[in-house]
Amino acid sequence: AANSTSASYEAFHQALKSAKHIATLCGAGLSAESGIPTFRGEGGWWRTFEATELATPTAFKKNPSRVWEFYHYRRELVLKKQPNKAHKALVDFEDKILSQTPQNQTFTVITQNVDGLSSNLKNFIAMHGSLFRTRCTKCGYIEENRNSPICEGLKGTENSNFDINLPIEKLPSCTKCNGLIRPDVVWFNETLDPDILNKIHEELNRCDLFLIIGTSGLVYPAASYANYVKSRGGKLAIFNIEDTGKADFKFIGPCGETLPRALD
Ligand code: BJW
Repeated sequence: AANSTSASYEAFHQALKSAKHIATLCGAGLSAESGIPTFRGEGGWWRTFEATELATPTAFKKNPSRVWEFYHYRRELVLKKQPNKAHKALVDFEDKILSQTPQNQTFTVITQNVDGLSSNLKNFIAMHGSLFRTRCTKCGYIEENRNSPICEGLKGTENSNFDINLPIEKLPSCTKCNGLIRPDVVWFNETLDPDILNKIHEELNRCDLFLIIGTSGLVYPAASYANYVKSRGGKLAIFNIEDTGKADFKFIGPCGETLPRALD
């Protein structure tokens, strides 16, 4: 694309060298090239529902079976997918930063993604939780859960029509108290974990180069981070297939192509 010339890569390489505290904000676009659908735009629908309509506490209260069908479908899909070139570029860059002597730069990946495809990084913050963690709605118990299927009732529903309407007893249940469990993700109108928010704020308060990768920038609080870093004098770099806003560096194109080159 016109604004991703070799000159802009060169200028970005200079900015990477002189930055002290580099951070990223990643979104669904980072995993798009692994074959995982994004939330908005083309493919951002789950059959007849907008994905974001199902990621709410109200939807879960009203129809836990439908919401579990959605999350079961996504868990099964993600279990078959691999990190792509953009995920790998982040890991390679982290390795590079960590192998420097003296260690005079930091690199932190903040991601909104719940797919775990960045979990081989050493320093990352998954601000919206994980598809592979569950939380009990009754006793609050949280645990890792990569079972496939997560329960018998949901087995084979990945390709069925929506609305299988399972009764609560057939939905995933707590290993401690048998209560109804839910995915340990952050839905709309829910607050983020305060410890995670603190960590993010610490990071944003020192960040001098912020990479915004594959996110539409529509969902708060993440949507406010770029302006915050900018207001403190930090530089912004956008990696997206669309032009999503103002930045010092813009790499328009699939991040599986732009990110490895930019971080090389
Ligand atoms: C590529 C690519 C390729 C494609 N290469 N790029 C202030 C103002 C107004 C509203 C609010 C506000 N503060 C809070 C709110 C309410 C709400 C909110 O933000 N609403 C907005 C819609 C306006 N926020 C909340 O409720 C948050 N809670 C909160 O703030 O609590 C306090 C509070 C509560 C109530 C009122 C006020 C304060 C919680 C938000 C939680 C979001 N949860 C979800 C679901 C997570 C679980 C799950 O996955 O199921 O998180 S929603 C969904 O959106 C998911 C994502 O992480 C998130 C962001 O989406 P993302 O990643 O940007 O994906 P897309 O699809 O939008 O974009 C993909 C991008 O990739 C596009 O740009 C493509 O072009 C690009 N792309 N292929 C590069 N190959």
